[in-house]
Parts: sequence; structure tokens; C-alpha cells
Amino acid sequence: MNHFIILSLFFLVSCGSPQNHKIKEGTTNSKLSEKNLQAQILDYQFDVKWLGGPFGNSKQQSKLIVFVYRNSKLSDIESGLHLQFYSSMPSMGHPMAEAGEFVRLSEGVYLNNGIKFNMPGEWMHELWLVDENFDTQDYVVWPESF
Ligand SMILES: [Cu+2]
Repeated sequence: MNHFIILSLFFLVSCGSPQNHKIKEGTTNSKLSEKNLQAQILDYQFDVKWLGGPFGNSKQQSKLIVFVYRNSKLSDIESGLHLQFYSSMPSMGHPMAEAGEFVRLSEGVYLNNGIKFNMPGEWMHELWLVDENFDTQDYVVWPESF
């Protein structure tokens, strides 16, 4: 939980005005309900897909799988960086209940089984590439209603 509080504070301090960020939204592959997202700065592409959920209550854990690509090939995140999920409800000004943690399944494949949302509605998801000092080096953003 402390981990999440630190990240939340970091987000509030550094990203107080989300409008300052250039937000690139990915394209949707509606058949697979998989999102394809391009990182802002670094050479990463992410395919994100819910394996469970998303659930609009904090009793159920939503499961997000992320496929990481560099030069069109599944690739691990470079050492020194790790993936972090974040989501908030912009209209209500609060974050999700739990961010969970990613576990590497295989080359370029990461699963987060521990995401919890407080309620249904319009969410803005974020995937961060965070360094050892909890500084976000890159990110992608995508909206979702459920
Ligand atoms: Cu809300």
C-alpha cells in the first residue's frame, strides 16, 4: 500500500495538470479488445488486454496482460525500468483502489493480477515505465468506461 501512496503522491506532484502532457491514444482492435499503445519518448509499444475484468468494484481483482514490443519484437523492459499501472477517474478526481504489480511471464510479457477499481464509470488508465527512483521515464494513457 505504501508503494501505491508514494506513486500517487508522485503523480499528484508531477502530473498535477494532465493537460500538459501530450496524450497519444492507441488504436483499438475491437475483436480482441486489445489496445495498441505507443510510448511517448522511448522506443516501446504496448499491447494491453484484460484477462479478467475490468471490474467496477474493489472486491474483484482485474487482470491486465501487457505485451511489450521494441522494433516489432516482443522484448523485456530494459533493466533499471519496470512497469507500473495507474488509473484514475478524471471526472471525480480519485485514483483506483489498488495498482497491483506486474510479474514477468516470458520475454516481453507481463501480467498484473492485482488491479482493483473502486467503482464503475469512466476511467483513465496509465502504464508507466518507472525507474529505481520512482521517476516515470515514459508512459501511455488510454480511457475506458465499464
Ligand atoms: Cu469515481
